[in-house]
Amino acid sequence: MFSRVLIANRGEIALRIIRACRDLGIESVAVYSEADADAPYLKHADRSVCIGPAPASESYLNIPRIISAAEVTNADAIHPGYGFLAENAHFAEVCRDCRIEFIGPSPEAMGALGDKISCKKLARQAKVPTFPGSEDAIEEEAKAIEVAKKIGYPVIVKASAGGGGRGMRVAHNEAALRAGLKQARQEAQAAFGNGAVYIEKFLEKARHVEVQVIGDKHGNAIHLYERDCSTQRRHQKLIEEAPAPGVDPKKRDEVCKSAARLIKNAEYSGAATVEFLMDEKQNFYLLEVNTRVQVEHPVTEMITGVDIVKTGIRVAAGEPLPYRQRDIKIDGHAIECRINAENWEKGFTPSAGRIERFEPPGGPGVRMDTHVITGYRVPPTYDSMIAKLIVHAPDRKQCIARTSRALREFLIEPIHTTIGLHRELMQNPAFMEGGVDIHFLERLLKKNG
Ligand code: MV4
Repeated sequence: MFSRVLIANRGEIALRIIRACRDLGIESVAVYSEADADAPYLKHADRSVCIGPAPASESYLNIPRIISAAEVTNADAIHPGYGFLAENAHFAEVCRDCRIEFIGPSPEAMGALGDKISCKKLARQAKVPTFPGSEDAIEEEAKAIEVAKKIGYPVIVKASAGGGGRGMRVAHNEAALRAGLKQARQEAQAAFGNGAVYIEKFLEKARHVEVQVIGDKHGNAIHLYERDCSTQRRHQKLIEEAPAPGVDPKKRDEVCKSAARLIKNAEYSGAATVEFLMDEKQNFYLLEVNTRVQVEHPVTEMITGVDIVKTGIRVAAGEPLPYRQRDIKIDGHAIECRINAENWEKGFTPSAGRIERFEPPGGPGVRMDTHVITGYRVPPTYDSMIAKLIVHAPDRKQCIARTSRALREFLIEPIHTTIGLHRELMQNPAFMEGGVDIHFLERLLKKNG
């Protein structure tokens, strides 16, 4: 096992990893930018090191500075968390060259699954359902038009690199396809330095169902069941829950086994998420694979009892997975509400500043993952997510009731947060019914002005 792990991240996930290290008896090294110098969670690490000024490019994204921090503190591994360098295969390679263990997949597995064209090829080989579409990157406009004729409109043009909805265009006819192809290629080139695009059939109404998986370095891979993350706005998830409501046991088994098969075939080690879209008949199609621990991992931890962060560290150190698939059982239901420092009633504008009162909820089934305490100043520089409320209960109905109760108790003043929106959502008939689609929240916000 590692003696000392450096955490190349900030905020709630840095604290989550510090806690996992403490649980494992591993020393932790936190890094921070000048904007986070007075962050209260830093004291929970065994050491902390300033790595540069506020802009992420000069701190949390700066590979030489992070590697230097690991070298001066004698860390034997780096945990990237999510965002920043977590899915940067070059960074994973630099870690390897410096003989520092990257807590996550090999650069090869990250590359093979992170590139969506290559990922889709692996999925087809593993008999994981994918959308019909082009098999390779589209070079010629004529090829796109030929494929679109075969699969039928609407189609979607997607960038092979990156993710989160950038470099995507929907086309309902040939003219829109020609334009979309150019735009998607340009956007992808600018955003990711890789202009490769592909096309596939576009599914209008769908749910976002994703499967938590974890592999080790001995060829074992298991799934930890699925989550529904359909309640999102502009590709930012607001609520995630596990298990996904309204998925039949047979379909659940199929989608979860598909995900585990894909990462097993890719010889993947570490935690990953295999994302799918599910249609009204519960047919599912691969979207992409996230080769990192995700924001929403706690809902899976609550229903399975598996500590995903701890397990990820153990497999990175070379230990075999401490679970077999048959050990993993679903216990009840869990919901996560992302609490962002944003004014959701005014277009989700960021709301930074000092938190004068922070009164988190508690009681049975309530978990808070946050680095915030009273007196914390939310810096304007980074992501606006400041806390995650995770609630566990025996079933979905009780989980919603308990989440409502926790949200009533939850007080953050004077900054704006998404707590009020979550209170409304827990009383929304469509949400309460279960199985809302990926356009539900945007439709609701539009309707309510
Ligand atoms: C799609 C799709 C419909 N059909 N692919 C959006 C982000 C990226 N992960 C993939 N995305 C989509 N791919 C096909 N073939 C609709 C979306 C999509 C979406 C997916 C998941 C969650 C929210 C979404 C919001 C809009 C579009």
